[in-house]
Amino acid sequence: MKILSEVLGSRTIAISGHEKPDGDAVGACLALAMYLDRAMSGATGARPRIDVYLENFPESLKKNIPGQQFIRGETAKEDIAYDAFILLDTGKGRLGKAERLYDLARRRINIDHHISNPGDGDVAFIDPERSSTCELLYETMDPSFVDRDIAQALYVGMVTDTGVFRYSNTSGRTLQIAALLLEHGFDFSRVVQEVFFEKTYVQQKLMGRALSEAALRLDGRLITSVIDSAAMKSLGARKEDIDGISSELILTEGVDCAVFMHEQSAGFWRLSLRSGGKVDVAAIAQDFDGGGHVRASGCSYSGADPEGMLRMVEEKVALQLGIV
Ligand SMILES: [Mn+2]
Repeated sequence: MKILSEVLGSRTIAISGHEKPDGDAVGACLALAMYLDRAMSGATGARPRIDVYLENFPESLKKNIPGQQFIRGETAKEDIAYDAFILLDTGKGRLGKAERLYDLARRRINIDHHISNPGDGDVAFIDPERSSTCELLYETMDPSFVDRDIAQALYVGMVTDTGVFRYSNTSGRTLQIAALLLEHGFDFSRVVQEVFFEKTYVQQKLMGRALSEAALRLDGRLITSVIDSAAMKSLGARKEDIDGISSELILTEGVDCAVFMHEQSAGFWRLSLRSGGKVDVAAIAQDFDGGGHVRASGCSYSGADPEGMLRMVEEKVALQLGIV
């Protein structure tokens, strides 16, 4: 698919991604807006109207993804029938408030790499083998219209979804495209640091606390850590500051499963579970009315006995690992 020929002649174009947009969704939407603006005014001399609809997204992405001048908020106040609506990094199901505009559009185009996407729209370009929507989107572009800002936006998406080219979804083609993007000369080192690795002071203190409180169970195959609301408060930590803690715990040598438990409000606890591959933590979370993926999941606990809850989780981990 070449995205330019799909929208040729469109005077009005809307672009959107999923709710709670991540680096791949924001990067893809803004890269595409900049690309179409450039390529279509170059090809026809007439600039189309391009509106991007996205929910609010984290500061680290705001600092590092160009093209935000195209964002018009979460949705339009009035009913607009766009000539084309391009939906990225999701199917219709997670589109959020812009779904009304999607339904009104004359032509709907869907580009995504999620295996769960049934292929929504009049034209769908879905490839679950791809690391990211940004990688797939690059394949639909004419490289001569890709400039430095577009390259940087696409790179942020690829970095986000591959964990900086570490996850198994990284292919040879992923690295080839990344190499082509780097040639545009943006400060990739700073971008990666700010988008992926940088933490606030509070996040660092919380991570330190969680690591120093960590305990091994099941002969070192399960690692757990608990932080109560008093500790959260004394650090000035909010619930978004706990991101990344269970992923750090699972990196411990010999550990097959990690559980990080924190108290969000008095007596209400959230558990974040990670697996190294041998344990299905989605199944464990489901037993406690939670959910997620095989290697990353979450559930809640209400009560005054977090240790009792951890022992129940421990039993389920032991069962899966065949430890009696
Ligand atoms: Mn993605």
